Amino acid sequence: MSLPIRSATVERITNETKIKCSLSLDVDAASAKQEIDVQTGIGFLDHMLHALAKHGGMSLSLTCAGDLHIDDHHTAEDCALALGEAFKAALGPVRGIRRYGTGHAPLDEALSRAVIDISSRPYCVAELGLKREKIGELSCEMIPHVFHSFAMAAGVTLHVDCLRGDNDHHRAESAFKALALAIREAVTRTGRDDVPSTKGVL
Ligand SMILES: [Mn+2]
Repeated sequence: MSLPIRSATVERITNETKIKCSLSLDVDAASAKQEIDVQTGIGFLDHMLHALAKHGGMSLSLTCAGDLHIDDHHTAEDCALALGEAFKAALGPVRGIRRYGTGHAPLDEALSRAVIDISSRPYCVAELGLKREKIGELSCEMIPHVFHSFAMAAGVTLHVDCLRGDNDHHRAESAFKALALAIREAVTRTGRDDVPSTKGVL
């Protein structure tokens, strides 16, 4: 018996951004093929979210029309919130999954570690040690904020650390790839229909 594909679509519309985000967690299933299309208007953010979906084993369609004439802040934040909302909706009740996930991803000289707990306890610590003002059109200060916004909306505890690396593009990309691997592990179905908590509820 094949389990249903876990997917969700959210639309998030404010005066600052208009976003549509469709996410599927189950492209590893034989019936589903991986499709990724990310168009936020910020090239480097597209690159990071594409990597997150690709290595997380997810299909992702995300389009954003944001107020980039002001700056990148609302667009980057709101895309991360929409992605988090879609993740939470796709997952549904936290049952029958591993819950915890850890990922390490290198990119040349850079190495990052991400640890996720799908806990319904939103919290984020992201220490990336980025030195540049921006990478492409994405402000470096927004990169930890993207992880934070995702964690708040998804209802997960997230720790992301870049452990080493000289190149900020590599440091950031390895962090997103580490998160991808952590997510992939945490959402893995265990084959049991239980709540992975001693409390009995998450
Ligand atoms: Mn790259």
